[in-house]
Amino acid sequence: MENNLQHLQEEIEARLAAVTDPSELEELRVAYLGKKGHVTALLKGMKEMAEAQRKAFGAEVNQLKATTAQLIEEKSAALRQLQLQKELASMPVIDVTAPSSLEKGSYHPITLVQRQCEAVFRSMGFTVEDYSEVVTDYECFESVNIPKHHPARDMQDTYYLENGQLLKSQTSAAQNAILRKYGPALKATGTPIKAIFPGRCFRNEATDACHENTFFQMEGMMVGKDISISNLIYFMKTMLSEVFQRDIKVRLRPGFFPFVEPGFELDISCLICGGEGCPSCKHSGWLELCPCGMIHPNVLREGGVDPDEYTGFAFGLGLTRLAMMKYGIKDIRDLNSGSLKSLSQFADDE
Ligand code: FA5
Repeated sequence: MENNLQHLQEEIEARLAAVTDPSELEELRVAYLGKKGHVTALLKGMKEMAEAQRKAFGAEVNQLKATTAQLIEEKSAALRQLQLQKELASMPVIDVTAPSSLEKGSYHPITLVQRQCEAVFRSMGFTVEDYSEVVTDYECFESVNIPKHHPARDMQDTYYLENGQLLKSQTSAAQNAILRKYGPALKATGTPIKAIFPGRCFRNEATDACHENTFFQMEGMMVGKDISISNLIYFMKTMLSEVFQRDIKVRLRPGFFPFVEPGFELDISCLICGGEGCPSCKHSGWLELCPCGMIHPNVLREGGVDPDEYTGFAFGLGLTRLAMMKYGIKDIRDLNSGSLKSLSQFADDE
């Protein structure tokens, strides 16, 4: 009897050694271990045996069954490994150190200028926040003191989704969220809120050399105890001199925005025409770059910050216009043109 099992074991091993693919292996498994397989048949046949013989034989057949199952599992792993090696060998070899035949890409001028601004503000302790492009009417307008039907809405028509949401017309849409995010720390520890949030903005308006329907702004906010206009002017001047690496002529004039009081327009002398007047600055010699002001008490209150205890400033820098001034780009529409001929000129800046 023992010899028969020994013989069967050798037969299984020999057949296993000849198996070259998973389907053959499965056939072999069924032939020996399946319901009607050889090994299963041996176990079934034990019913006819005498008690003492059945015990010893049963133990041996079970041993054979376990060994066969293990050998099949090992063969299966070996076949998988072989298959993997074949697939790897048939793949094209990529030399990651070989010089590329493709032209080197470059950062978009707006990305370059955004990164420069972020670095300057980070060095002054500001966090850089990200915000959605699709927002609610509340985020874009109501939370920043522009109620429904307020005439200030006329200055910023945008694109509306069927569900009532809109493409944000100003980065000020994130002000409320920032106040709610950092307000608790301000109250608990007195740590001032210092955040910038760059983002794409959309306006449904006619385009010209200095207006696009899709452009970038970078909002900034600082809120804490005794924050004043002097702080605002300091941060604006530092940012401009770092970005331009030279003195820039700026002017501050009163401006109205429902979310600041008092509000200002910060203009820079047009660097395209040197202040003489050109289409890029609507022939005024000055370019509106960064409206700003002290945050209106209603906005602070809506964001959960007590305006009797804290004050703050906010600004909305026109990043796209900053890129135009920095790189001498005469027409804002070139920036969204996708023309690599124009845009790749700034590749070496980073
Ligand atoms: C605003 O959007 C205010 N949210 C800015 C603000 C923030 C004021 C915080 C006070 C406190 P305004 O609509 O002026 O303001 O836009 C701000 C800047 O974005 C402009 O000075 C300009 O540089 C840029 N900008 C506005 N419209 C366009 C446009 N169509 N194309 C290109 N740049 C634009």
